[in-house]
Amino acid sequence: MLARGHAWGKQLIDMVREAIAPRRDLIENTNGGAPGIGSEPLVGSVRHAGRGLPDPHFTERLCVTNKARDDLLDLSNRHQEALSMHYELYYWPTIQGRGEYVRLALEEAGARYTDVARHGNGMAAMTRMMEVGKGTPPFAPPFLKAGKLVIGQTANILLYLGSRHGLAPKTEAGRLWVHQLQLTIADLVLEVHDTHHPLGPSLYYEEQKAPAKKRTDEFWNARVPKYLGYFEDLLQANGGTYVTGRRLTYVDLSLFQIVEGLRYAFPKRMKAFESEIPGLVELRDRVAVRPNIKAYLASDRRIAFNEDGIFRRYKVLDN
Ligand SMILES: N[C@@H](CCC(=O)N[C@@H](CS)C(=O)NCC(=O)O)C(=O)O
Repeated sequence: MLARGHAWGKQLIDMVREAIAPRRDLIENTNGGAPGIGSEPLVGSVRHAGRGLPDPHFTERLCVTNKARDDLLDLSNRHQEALSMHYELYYWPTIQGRGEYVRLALEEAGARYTDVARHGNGMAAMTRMMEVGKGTPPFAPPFLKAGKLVIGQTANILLYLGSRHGLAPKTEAGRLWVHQLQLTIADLVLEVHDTHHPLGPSLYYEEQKAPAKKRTDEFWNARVPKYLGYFEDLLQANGGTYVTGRRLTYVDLSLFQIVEGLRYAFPKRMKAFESEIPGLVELRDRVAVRPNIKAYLASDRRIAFNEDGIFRRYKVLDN
């Protein structure tokens, strides 16, 4: 599966150019040449324009500017590298499952990737990658191959992709925050799975129907209100557009998938519950019309929900 490239990279590079433009004038005045992106640090080599004497205050201010510039350059370099990367996603070929959180991020980013197990000998390749021998073999899919890196655990993959594709905040505190939110979503996903497999994944659903019903009742009475109430409150507290504010992060994409999944698996229960989470419903709609996501949802890269995935529709569990 190959997704398209996108215009984000260019936008970011333009942003970097704009951010360093005023400094470039000063450098030209004193150093006699404008360094290109990624050149030597400026502090220490720049003198106060026009007089040729060092100005400590100016140098200090420039130091701060340089830090911002270096951050932007670093981001820009990583972004450019990310755009030229061709990822390999390893996940079960017939379900959305946990792989879907990664697919949504790759698609929104316009990243180039192959959904390996959906092609030719991809399943065998996936199994080989998990063999313990050398390297960093993952315990279970999904995992992502990015150059030489092999990254497992959904939230870990998103942590990696988020900072490279502008789907996470730039600060460390911000990145940790969205990672924390994604780990909370991972907890929720496991609880969704346990509604139909409360006794464990090695038994068929048919072998655990009665406990599944009990677990599902508990899930809807206590857990859904607690998890979704938490995300609804965060959304409202941050202005209602996206969970961390005005910019989309991979957490918003995952929440889109949660709302979609709950609607699929539990249409009756979800219909009755949705008035409690108006912000999340709007967020779902906002994500669904983002151009890359819209195109993805309409494509054959989006696998339909089914009863082998995490979100399963069993009528008896929806009453
Ligand atoms: N915590 C992991 C869970 C990974 C996981 O449970 N993967 C499932 C498919 S969604 C699997 O294939 N598990 C195999 C196993 O647990 O034996 C994540 O979020 O990625």
